[in-house]
Amino acid sequence: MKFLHTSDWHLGQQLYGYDRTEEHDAMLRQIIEIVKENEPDALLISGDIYHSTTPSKEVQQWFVNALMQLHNAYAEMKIFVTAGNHDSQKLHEIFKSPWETLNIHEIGYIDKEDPEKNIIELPGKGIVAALPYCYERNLPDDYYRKVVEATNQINNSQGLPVVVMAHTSVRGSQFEGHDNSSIDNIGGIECVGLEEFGEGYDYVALGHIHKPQWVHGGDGRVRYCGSPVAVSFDEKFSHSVSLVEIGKHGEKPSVKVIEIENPHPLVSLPADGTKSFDEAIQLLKDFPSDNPAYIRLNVELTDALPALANETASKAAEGKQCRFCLINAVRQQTSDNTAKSMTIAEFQKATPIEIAKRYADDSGKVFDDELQSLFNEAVQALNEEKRNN
Ligand SMILES: [Mn+2]
Repeated sequence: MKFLHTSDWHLGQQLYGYDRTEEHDAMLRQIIEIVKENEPDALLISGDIYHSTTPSKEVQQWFVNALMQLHNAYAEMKIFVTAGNHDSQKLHEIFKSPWETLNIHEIGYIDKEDPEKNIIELPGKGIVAALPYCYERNLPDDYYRKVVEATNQINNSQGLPVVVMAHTSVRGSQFEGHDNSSIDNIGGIECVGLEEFGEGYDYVALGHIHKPQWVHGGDGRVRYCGSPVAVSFDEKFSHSVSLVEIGKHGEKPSVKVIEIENPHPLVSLPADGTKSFDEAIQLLKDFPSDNPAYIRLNVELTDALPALANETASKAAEGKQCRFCLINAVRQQTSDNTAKSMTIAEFQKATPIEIAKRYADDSGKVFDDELQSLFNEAVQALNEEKRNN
């Protein structure tokens, strides 16, 4: 079985107010070429199709046209689309039936009662369990293991490769580029251990984490393909899709990573670390005028940013093709940084509990363990409420 593994397209994302359709057009053209050249049995898009649960009509139409073009590029190819945590699950179920007549499987929900409902066989080629994102607390006990068991029952003695699509955080993954992440929660999803997938799969096609990688401990069978187009400036790695081939059940997959080029790369000035405001402005002035990159300035602050800092930066970018986005102000660490003001970037990066602790410190209150767990409970309840709406 040969398939193309991709995820996290985040269609409809505006990057600091800039429309990204041109970049997604370029991505689609490249993926269509890859499909024509390699004629894979399947194309797996493992969640986060859209950037928001309410994509505009234009963005939805873009995706419908994209699916048609991908189908026409190689009509024998089955296309699997699953919903991610950024997607509306319902939205990915509406046109399920007509899409199926075109070999396209759009899947918004997991079937909690019957794991087999999420399993689709490619006769003589392989078996795909297409699992969209499911809020951790609503996921049935032992769900992933049960699905893998069900695939093996279907497989019986056929010896077909078993592929599981999932949109989740797997413990031990590198989460560079995802803010507010820890070993237990990456990008807002609680981590699952690899052991929860049980045994008997040949490849787990993951979505959610934007950095392409093999998951540690997965024996070269569990992979995040990463986002094909950078979603944030912190994704300082190359972006790609993964072309996977598996001979038969039990055989090791072979993977070819195919880079996707973005006509508007995301560039930080300086690329690593920070510079003073004046030095960063100079880097922007020296930036090649014909490079249509998005620009972020990484500025180290000892005091406040100068007045009209953004205007100064926009002016430095005038007459150039680049798109100035923001000044990422990082405050120099001092020994006494309580009761100091935070920059907006620092505020945005901080977790709710960090802000609460800071508030307690500044106002001379004791934020003890009991208060912390109460606070965490309140945040969790709020998050749950948000998801249910
Ligand atoms: Mn994503």
